[in-house]
Amino acid sequence: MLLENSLRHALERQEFELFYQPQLSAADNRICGMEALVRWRHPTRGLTAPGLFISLAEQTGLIVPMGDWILREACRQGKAWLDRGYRFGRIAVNLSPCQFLSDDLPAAIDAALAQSGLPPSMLELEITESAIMQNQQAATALLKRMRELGVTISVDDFGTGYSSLASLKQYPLDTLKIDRSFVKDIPYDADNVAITEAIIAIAHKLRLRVVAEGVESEEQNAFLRSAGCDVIQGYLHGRPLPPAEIESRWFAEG
Ligand code: G
Ligand code: G
Ligand code: NA
Repeated sequence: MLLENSLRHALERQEFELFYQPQLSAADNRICGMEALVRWRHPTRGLTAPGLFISLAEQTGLIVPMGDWILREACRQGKAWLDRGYRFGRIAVNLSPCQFLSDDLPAAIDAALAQSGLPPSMLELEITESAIMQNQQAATALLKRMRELGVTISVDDFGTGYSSLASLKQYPLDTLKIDRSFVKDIPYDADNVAITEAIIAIAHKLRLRVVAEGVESEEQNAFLRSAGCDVIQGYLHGRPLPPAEIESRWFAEG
């Protein structure tokens, strides 16, 4: 209850922050995306990772206003970086399952884009495979509407849900993110190698971009590159950082 109460006040007290983690093109190591990852900076408890509060926010419905703030803030930051001449490809924003299924989502996306002036093509929305599968009928219509706004759509945690690979083609998608659990221990875990190669092959047949997340070692990176993975994200290249540190680490000259 205590946590729930302080979470309720966190939004009005402006205690949320967005960190960003770079996504690098496997071909040339250039930044092609920045994933926004929310953090809660509580005055006494300090910095809390989302694993501890996102599910509570989901259960209490707080995720809707919070998700709205996250969308607007990420778009604002993206436009500010764009105006300063920084190149980062797209800003990727995570949508929680109940946010994805709320009727207000297309309007919220539209408002965040209009308010910030961020070009829609520079916003990518990450939706988990399980959120799409929970409500396949609604998902098709929603994803279509989102696409009509000009944003791109990424399937997060891919491979952990129950979608058949064939069912993917019915959705208007741009990107598949291979779940971290499959990237773990490649190239040594033969099953994960097979799964990763299969996901890359089918994604490319469906003309989807493939992002590998949780890449921590040079060996994983080399394997993924040679397997044709398009984008690499993980601690190897960079941890999620606050905007000022992203700027000095990734956007500073020289
Ligand atoms: O940043 P970190 O790796 O600790 O995030 C843990 C999980 O929290 C992520 O896998 C993601 O699912 C979720 N998460 C992080 N940021 C956001 C956000 O802005 N919105 C939503 N809905 N989930 C997020
Ligand atoms: O599922 P999602 O893409 O939202 O996951 C993002 C989460 O993964 C964040 O909590 C982020 O801090 C974490 N993360 C990012 N890169 C790595 C990595 O290389 N290794 C591990 N273990 N976690 C990572
Ligand atoms: Na994500």
